[in-house]
Amino acid sequence: MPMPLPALAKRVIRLKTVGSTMDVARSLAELGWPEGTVVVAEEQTVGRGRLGRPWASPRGGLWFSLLLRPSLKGELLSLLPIAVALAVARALKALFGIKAGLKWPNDVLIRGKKVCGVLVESSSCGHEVSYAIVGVGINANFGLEELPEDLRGSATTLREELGRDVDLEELLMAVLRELQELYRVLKEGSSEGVLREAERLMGFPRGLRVLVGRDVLSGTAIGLADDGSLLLRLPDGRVERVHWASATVLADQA
Ligand code: BT5
Repeated sequence: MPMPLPALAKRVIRLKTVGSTMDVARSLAELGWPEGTVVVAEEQTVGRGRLGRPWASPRGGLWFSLLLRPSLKGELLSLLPIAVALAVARALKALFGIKAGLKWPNDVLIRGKKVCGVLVESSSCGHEVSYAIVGVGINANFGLEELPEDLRGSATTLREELGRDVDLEELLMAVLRELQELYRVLKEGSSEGVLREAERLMGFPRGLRVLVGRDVLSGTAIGLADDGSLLLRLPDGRVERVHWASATVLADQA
């Protein structure tokens, strides 16, 4: 019997080529489309990452955005990127037996190479978050030669890892199913287990160099704070809380 569709896949819009699924999802959000609206594209011409960085999105990948309308408190929103990355790691394990790792704050890695990136954008009205758009990009059915040359050393794809192509629809539904469960747990306010599981997959403690604004901080990542911030122990013993919104891990010294 086929698995029932996850409730987070209430309406799935399938497109061939778009600029970015984030923009389509945002337009639908502004028009009042419900939580669980998913926009999937075969290819993106201007896929984006965090802080205005480009995201390469050739045909064969799984590129989608999911609209959430949580009566979100700020803390829940700040945990979303980690929960989404965790959902992808769980789905890769469940479907393909892949043991993926996480790189704070929002990357999913296989053998240390980036197979997936997560982007969360939100719109607020006063203190209320009116909606959040979760963007997920998974390098699936294409080879490294489809990516820009400078990314080939740091990225991987499921085809490279498995030596075969995967069913993108099955992958999409598996990620949404895992995310639905994690989202439920977060909404209940019980983020503890999610944070500890993410920490395990991030392989803490490990030495990191993190760019925060214009400053570079070097230290040992020792864990995640309640809001998903990185707890970085500096050489002088102080523990710095680094919020993910403005931070990028430069180098992993583990
Ligand atoms: C991310 O940003 O990793 C978030 C990526 C989110 C992409 C999805 S696809 C569906 C939805 N629509 C969008 O337009 N975006 C979302 P960040 O942590 O800033 O990482 C970006 C960096 O990853 C770039 O600067 C490159 O170094 C690298 N990169 C770009 N494309 C890549 C790819 N396909 N695979 C691996 N690394 C990539």
